[in-house]
Amino acid sequence: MRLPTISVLFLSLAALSSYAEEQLPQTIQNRIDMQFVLVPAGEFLMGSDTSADTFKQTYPQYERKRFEELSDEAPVHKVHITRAFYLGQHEVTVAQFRQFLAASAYQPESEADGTGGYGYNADYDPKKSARGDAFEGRNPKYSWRDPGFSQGDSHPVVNVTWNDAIAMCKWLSAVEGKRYRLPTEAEWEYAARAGTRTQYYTGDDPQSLFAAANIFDTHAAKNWEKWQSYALAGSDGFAFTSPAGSFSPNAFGLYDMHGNAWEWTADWHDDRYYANSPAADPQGPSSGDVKVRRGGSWHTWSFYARSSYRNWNTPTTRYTLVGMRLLREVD
Ligand SMILES: [Ca+2]
Ligand SMILES: [Ca+2]
Repeated sequence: MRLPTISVLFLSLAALSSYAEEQLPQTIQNRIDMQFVLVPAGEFLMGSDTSADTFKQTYPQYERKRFEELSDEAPVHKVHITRAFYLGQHEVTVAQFRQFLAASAYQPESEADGTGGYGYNADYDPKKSARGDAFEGRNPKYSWRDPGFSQGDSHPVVNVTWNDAIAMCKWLSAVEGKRYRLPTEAEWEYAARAGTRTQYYTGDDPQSLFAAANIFDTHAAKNWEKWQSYALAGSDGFAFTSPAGSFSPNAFGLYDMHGNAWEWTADWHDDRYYANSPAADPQGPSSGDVKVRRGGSWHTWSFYARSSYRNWNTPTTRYTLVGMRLLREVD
């Protein structure tokens, strides 16, 4: 008997895996009303090689050096996501985080270490702070409970650390007998792009974000006059966070992948990682000092809400702009 050739074997495995995917529910809901959508396995081009000249045409009011500080987005490289996964359709909300705390007795780092978080204060003057932060903090009066502006239960929780996000994944995994975790950077970008190669899943034009995202618009810029020229011209209706799912989803059915709250990913950050990262299911560097967050926020200029843009903080950072979106592995 002749054994099948490697390519035939590969094809039949691929067919088997796509057959298995077809049998999975497209959406699921967990015990704290988080909705997840099935993101199929597949390949995509990760990263960006857009030139500074091209960026300058699209974002004429930005200083040119901003376009020359993006070496960590290059090179563009093909990535294979070998397994389907369920990704939260929305960022984790204030109500869902509250349910997690009530059921687990976990204490968020902003409260456990007594230093609090950051918050918006109309009277706060960045010039009087050592780092020139846009927000007041750290201060124990701010935490996930209060970022200094009003948030409803369906708004994305912010002022949560990477460690807080991991704690929530561990709790959900334990109580549901499933595997919850943060998406890797590759899974995040693959899910955000949803088949697109443009700067945003809405296209290359920053104005196209108005259909899909709550970002730094003229409404938000009223509170930070010195950055008005970077605001997207027009109003998305929200000066601070918006209820999760207020805008159009991408082709995978995911909401707020651009804007609203930055989303922690599993990966450590390294400027040079893309040059040598594995083609299949890259997991990020094995160690590092800072964790990557993705997608931009309600306070983020459109340029920094691009699908390929990477930013980072230490795992204990808590900030008014940073929240999370969880991934549940397929059984
Ligand atoms: Ca906005
Ligand atoms: Ca987001």
